[in-house]
Amino acid sequence: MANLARATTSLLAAEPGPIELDWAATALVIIDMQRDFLEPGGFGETLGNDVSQLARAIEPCANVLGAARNAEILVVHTREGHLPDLSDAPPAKIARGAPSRRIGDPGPMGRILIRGEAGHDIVSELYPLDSEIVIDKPGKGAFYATELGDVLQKYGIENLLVCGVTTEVCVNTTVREANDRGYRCVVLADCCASYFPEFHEMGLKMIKAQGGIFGWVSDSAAVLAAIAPEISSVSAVGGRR
Ligand code: C5J
Repeated sequence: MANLARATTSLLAAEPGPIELDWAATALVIIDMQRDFLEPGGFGETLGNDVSQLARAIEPCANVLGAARNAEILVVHTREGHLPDLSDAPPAKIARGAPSRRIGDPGPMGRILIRGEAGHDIVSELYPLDSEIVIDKPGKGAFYATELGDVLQKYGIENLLVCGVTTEVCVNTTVREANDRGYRCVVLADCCASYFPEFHEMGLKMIKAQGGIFGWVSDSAAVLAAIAPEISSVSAVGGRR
């Protein structure tokens, strides 16, 4: 895996203001676009959520993924989940609430939120290529108990384009972790989604408020125009791992 992005910079339209990005120092980070969150029978639905709320993020996310692949921008996918013996799952996380099935229980897509199960996998539209980085994370933030920091440092990454679900949980947690580590984060609004549309809106507002206290908010159209103005519409061609 090499970071071969063209060594060009672009001014990306964003809020609270445009941001200059060096594509060679920018990674696309796609957070937890897993069947467990997006499809019926997974972790999200066990918590009582309407999982159809997340589907709207798939197509814009696929468009950005396709453009990033064409431009050879570093792509990182994350997956939330736990080891089969649950040794990395805090008892407080397993015991919380009154879900219809708990983490580790059998479900229609295998054991809920367990690595290696069908539900833990990434949705087919955004499936990682063999050459792309996949970070397995036990928590909400993608830096906690993972190798993500080392990977980004290895590739000289300074900026993150962040997509995924859910806006106010794993996307926001990861952006806050990244911000504290010195990364400039741009969250792509239409490439993120929440089970609660109002939390999505507020999650984005929290990032860009106060002059961009945690980062910037942009969208897929702005990224496509900035990466490859000559190709305004591209779609991802995912490979099966
Ligand atoms: C949640 C996530 N919502 N990926 N996880 O539990 O946002």
